[in-house]
Amino acid sequence: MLRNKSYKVLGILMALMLFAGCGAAAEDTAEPELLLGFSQIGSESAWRIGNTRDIESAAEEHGVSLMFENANQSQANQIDAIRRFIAYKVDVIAFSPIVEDGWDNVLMEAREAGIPVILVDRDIKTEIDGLTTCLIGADFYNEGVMAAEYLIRKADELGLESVNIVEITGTENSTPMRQRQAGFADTIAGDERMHILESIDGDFLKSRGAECMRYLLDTYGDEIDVVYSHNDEMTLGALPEIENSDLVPGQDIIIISIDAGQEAIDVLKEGRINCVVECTPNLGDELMETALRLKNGEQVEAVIHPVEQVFSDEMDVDSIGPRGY
Ligand code: GYE
Repeated sequence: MLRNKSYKVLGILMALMLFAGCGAAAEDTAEPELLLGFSQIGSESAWRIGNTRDIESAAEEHGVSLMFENANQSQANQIDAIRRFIAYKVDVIAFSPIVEDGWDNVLMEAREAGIPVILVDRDIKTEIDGLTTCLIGADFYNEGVMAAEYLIRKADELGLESVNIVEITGTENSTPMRQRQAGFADTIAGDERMHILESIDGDFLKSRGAECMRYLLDTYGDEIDVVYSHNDEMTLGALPEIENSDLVPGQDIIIISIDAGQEAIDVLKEGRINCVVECTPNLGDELMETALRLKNGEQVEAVIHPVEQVFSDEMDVDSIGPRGY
């Protein structure tokens, strides 16, 4: 889908007409023209929808023409979109890779076409140097660490001697899944009280979160002390299943989630979630500024992480403001 472009071209034509004859003044005030192709993963979560909204509005604010493509959770669709961006000769390509593997061929095509590529949100695995210029996204490993640190504090506070954890993970082989799992596992590793009963793939989807939780309750019943879920959607899917088993989330089972979208924060305020680690979807400004720098041939930082925080029942939850996603 092509967005903004016709308006942008019209705007530039009008600006040229207005400034014709004004000499240097026209050059000083004209915005740089930049066509950015962006391939989004899909619309699987409030996070993703907020991320799309933020990128679209940042493009408008920065005067960037955005070719936006939604891949509906398919890597093949993302590869096709990147090929279309190359054929269209966009100035810069950006994409959020659904999984880490399988990008080498299409990214070599982008490199041959001389189009710089920005990774947004998630990372890729490759043996080939220089296929992408930089990554703008959260430090998912640290999110896992913050989730585990909360749990250790909570276990101390409750005086727990043994803590049985079930983990509902995000899309297999995606960066947030791998790193949220690793950061959490590494942090609890030194604490003998902590046991992971099972990690199960919930694909970042609410429906899968419910299915996984049903299976976990059938298998482990009231042995479960903690649910660590890699995103809010899966958490929100899991909660009714816990309640249907006559258990009280937030009390009988400690619930830890990641993203901190509005709906999860509301549930935290109700006491049915204990901790939500923030993952901000607001990467649009950074993306536009980086793309403009690349267009101008400037150097950019290899990794740009936003600063993130933890919301939990350790704080005055009523003071948490609107989240915007
Ligand atoms: O946590 C989840 C989304 O990659 C950070 O993807 C993102 C994750 C986010 O679907 O809700």
